[in-house]
Amino acid sequence: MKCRVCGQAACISLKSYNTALCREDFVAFLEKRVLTTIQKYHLINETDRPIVAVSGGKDSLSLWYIMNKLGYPADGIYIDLGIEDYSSPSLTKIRNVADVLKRKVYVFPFREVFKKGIEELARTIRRPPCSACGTIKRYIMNRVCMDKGYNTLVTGHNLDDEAGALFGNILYWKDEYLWKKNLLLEGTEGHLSKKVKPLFLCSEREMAAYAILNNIDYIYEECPFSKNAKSLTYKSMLNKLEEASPGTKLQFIKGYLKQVKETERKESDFCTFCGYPTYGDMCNFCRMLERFHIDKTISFEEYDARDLDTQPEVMT
Ligand code: Q46
Ligand code: ZN
Repeated sequence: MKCRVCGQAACISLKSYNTALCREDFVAFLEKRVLTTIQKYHLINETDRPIVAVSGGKDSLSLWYIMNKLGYPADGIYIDLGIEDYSSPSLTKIRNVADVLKRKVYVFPFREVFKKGIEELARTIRRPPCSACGTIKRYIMNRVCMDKGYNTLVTGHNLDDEAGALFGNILYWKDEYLWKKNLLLEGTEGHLSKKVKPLFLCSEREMAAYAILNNIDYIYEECPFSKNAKSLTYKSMLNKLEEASPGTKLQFIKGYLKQVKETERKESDFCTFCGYPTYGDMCNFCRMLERFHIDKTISFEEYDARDLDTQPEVMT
């Protein structure tokens, strides 16, 4: 198998593009794909201050690395859920990448604030852990943006994530969620940050290969609560389709991008305590804090990178 660009030995075959590439050309191909996505869909402008939501996994860490390499300097934000054998190794890997990139990471110490883990909290408020976690993560990430002066939250959702979610939403015709799957969600000045997904057209396999080829040390384990997620079933069904007909996922998502028209956000009020968009007077997060008698002044731990010699080259 030879690299289609240089003719040297290829290290990865990309069936959906009917091609194979060597290490160097694959890295350049993937970075270009991210850059083109950012530029074509106007995800990040020159005046924006982006911050990447990092989990310690291959997608978010590689994205963080690529953005800084492409000349979009970005700090990171991590929600430390305090999950045994998962959260703290993830944080270690995030700090290692922060050191290489010389960027800052904001850490929200969930257990310290709520005095309980996500499972116990979810039980108390009678919601599934992932639903409670989703509300908290969305809120905290937005809060960091608002409090620390970032206006663009960048997430590492990849092609497989998006195709799986879209598949599920179409299957049950959850049309109220369909617009949320777009790769750019506009914000509201002073209340809500813009959200963008530059890996929308990059597959899980490509991201894993990119991380490995760039020595980005990421956490292989998934969050233990993700095990029974329906999205995994959708992803595995799409993988079967992809195997039978390479390029299916990419076509599915590209077709969606042509169709989707962003609808108006439904929330029109703002929380009287924190300003977060909501229905009614108080947002779900502030309600949760009140219920647990937690002070509404949220603070974050800030990790400043160690001054190491290594840094990814900035593309010119
Ligand atoms: S929602 Fe659920 Fe994730 Fe939160 S509890 Fe883990 S699996 S981290 S993307
Ligand atoms: Zn609020």
